[in-house]
Amino acid sequence: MAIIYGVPPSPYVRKVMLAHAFKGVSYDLEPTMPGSEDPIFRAASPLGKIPAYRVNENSGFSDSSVIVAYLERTETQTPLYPTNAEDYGQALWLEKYCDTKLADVISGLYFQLVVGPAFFEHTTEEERVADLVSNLIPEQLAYLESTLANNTYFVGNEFSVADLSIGVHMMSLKHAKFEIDAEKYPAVAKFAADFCEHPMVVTQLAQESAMIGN
Ligand SMILES: N[C@@H](CCC(=O)N[C@@H](CS)C(=O)NCC(=O)O)C(=O)O
Repeated sequence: MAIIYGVPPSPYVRKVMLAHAFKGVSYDLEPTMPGSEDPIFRAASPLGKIPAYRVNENSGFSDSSVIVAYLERTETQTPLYPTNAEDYGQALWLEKYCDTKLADVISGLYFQLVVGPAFFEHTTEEERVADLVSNLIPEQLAYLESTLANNTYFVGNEFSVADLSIGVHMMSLKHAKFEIDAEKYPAVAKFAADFCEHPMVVTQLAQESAMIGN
């Protein structure tokens, strides 16, 4: 059975765990913090980032996007990537956006309010929080709102890796008790609420909350 190295409250680890749950694939979780010097982990994750993944004695690699792409090849029954080329490109773009700009702002807030204090003895920087809450996150919510428009899902109106990638950040906002303004961003607010109420996500959130202590 494959091994996921990481801890569930990491947005990238939760993304990989949920991809497995979505596809009905079992895995073992090896609790691992970023920067761990464990040699088996470092062989799969030379940069020390989580998640890392080991599929057998000879093969291990890291990065949530890589792991989910691998899983798509090994478990084809429940696809996470659109087959249409344009939709495929758009889904990959949104996954990349989630790993870059959206992560900068949402993981920024999540670190300040939740993960930093819980795991890294971090003292919350109130000015940074105010900027994230009032300016930086709303700018990205506006982009997501215009992208989702009147649809339920972000690409081709079918659940894909784009929704998974965005959804895991919505989970961080929930942990951080950030309320999405449903008047300004009605589609995103509904998407986030529906995602976080999915039974697989409810289970994941409960597991994380037990670790975070919220
Ligand atoms: N692009 C990577 C990002 C992984 C990542 O940044 N993980 C964080 C934890 S949430 C980490 O390991 N940070 C430690 C570091 O950057 O050195 C992915 O999608 O897996």
